[in-house]
Amino acid sequence: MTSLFIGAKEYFPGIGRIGFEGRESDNPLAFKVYDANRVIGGKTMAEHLRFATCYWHTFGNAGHDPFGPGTRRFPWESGSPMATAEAKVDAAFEFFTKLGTPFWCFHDIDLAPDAEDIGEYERNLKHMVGLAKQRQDATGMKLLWGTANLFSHPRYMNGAGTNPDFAVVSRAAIQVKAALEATVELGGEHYVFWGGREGYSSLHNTDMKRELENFARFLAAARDHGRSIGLKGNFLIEPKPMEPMNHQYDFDSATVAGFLRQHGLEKDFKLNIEANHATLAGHTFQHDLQVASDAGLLGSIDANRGNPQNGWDTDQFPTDLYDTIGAMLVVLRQGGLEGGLNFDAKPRRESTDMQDLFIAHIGGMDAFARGLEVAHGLLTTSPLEQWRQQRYASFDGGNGKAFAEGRLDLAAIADLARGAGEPAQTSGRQEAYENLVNQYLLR
Ligand code: XLS
Ligand code: CA
Ligand code: CA
Repeated sequence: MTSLFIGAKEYFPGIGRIGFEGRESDNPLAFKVYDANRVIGGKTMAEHLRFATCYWHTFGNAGHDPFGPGTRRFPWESGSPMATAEAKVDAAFEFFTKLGTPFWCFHDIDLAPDAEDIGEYERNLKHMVGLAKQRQDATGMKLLWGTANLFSHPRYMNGAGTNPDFAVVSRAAIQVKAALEATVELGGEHYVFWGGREGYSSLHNTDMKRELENFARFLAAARDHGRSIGLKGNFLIEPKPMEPMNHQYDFDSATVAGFLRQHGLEKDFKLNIEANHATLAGHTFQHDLQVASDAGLLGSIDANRGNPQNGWDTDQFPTDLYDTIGAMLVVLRQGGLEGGLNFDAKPRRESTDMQDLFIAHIGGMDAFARGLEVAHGLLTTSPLEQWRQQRYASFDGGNGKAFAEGRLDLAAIADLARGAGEPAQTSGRQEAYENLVNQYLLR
C-alpha cells in the first residue's frame, strides 16, 4: 500500500483512506452515498461533483470567533510562520489523499506566510508553491482555483481594487499578480475574486461610480496578465452582499452579471456562487445559482450553508438535501460545472477533534452525492421537466410563439385578447412539484 502521508509525520493518525460503505454503514468515517467511480448519466460521481477542500478554513481556522480564540489544536501550528506553513502543506495533502477530494483551493497567504516586505512575501509564496507542486505531483491532487487575500491586512480596510487611494490599488496588484502566477504554476484551473472589502460603509465619503470603474479596470488588467501567463480557465467573481462591509459591490448574481456586461468582462469572468452568500442576499442558494446559470455565467460553487436562525456568514458544511437537490438540478440542467464544489466551510467551534474535519467533509460530499442522484432521477425519469414545459406550452405555437419571437406589436398582442374571453384559470400545482421532489428523495 502506498503511504497516505507525506513527509516525516502523520498528522491524522488512526484515519485511513475514507471508503464507500453504503447506506447501511454506521461508520462515521465512511461515505454512505458518495461512490467516486459510480456512473450516473454517463459521468462518474467524481466527474459530476469535482469536490475541492479549502485550505483556509480546514487547515487555518482553528475555530476563533469575535468573542474568543480558536478551540482546535492544529498539530502543524508549531514553529515559526514558515515552519508552520511547511508542516501545514504536508498535513493538507495527507488530508486530501485520505478524504479523496480531487481538488483544493487556496489564498496566497493561507499557503505562505504574509510579509510587509514585498520581496519577502513573493519569496515565501514561491517557496511554498514549489512544495505544493511537489505534493501535487506525488498525490495526483489538482488545484481548482487560487485567489489573493485582499481583505485581512489593515491596508485594505477601504478596499483593494476599489480603494480611493491608488497606492493601495497598486499594492493589491502585487498580490493578485503573485497569486495568479502561483495558480498557473500549480496548474490551477480557475482564479477567484471575492470582493471582501470592495464596498462601502457610507455614501457620504464614497464615489461609488468611480470605485466601480476602477474595479473593472483592475479586473481587466488581472485578466490580461492571467491570459498572458497561460491561465485557460475562468476568472470567477464570488458575490456576497455584506460582511465585512456594510454594502459590498458584488451583491448577488444579478448585480455581478450586470456589472460584467457593463464593462465587457463577461467572456472571461464567470461566477462562483456560495450558498451562504446567496442566503445573506435574501435569496435561496438555488435562486442565485439559477440566475447565474441563466446568464451563462455559472462557473463554480462554494458549497456550504448558513444558519436560518441568524443573519451572518456561518459557513457551515452543507447537509440540507433540499439545498443540494436544488443546486444539482441547476448544475445538471446546464450540463455540468467547469469549476467544482469547493467546501468553503468550517466545522463548528465546538467540534474540536481532528476527525471532525473528515466527518464534516464526508457529510457534505454525501449530501451533494444524494442531491446528484435525486436531481438526476427527477430530470430523467420523473414528469418534472414535462410538467414545467407544459406550463409554458402556450408560447410553443400559434400566437404565443409569434409573441415570443417578437413578431407582434403591443396593439396586435392586445387585439388577440378581444373576444377571447377571460383566460382559463391554470393551477401552478406547487404542492405537486414539492411532493415529486420528496417522492424521489425518499426512493
Ligand atoms: C468569504 C469568502 C472567501 C472566498 C475566497 O466570505 O467566502 O472565503 O471564497 O476569498
Ligand atoms: Ca462565506
Ligand atoms: Ca467563499
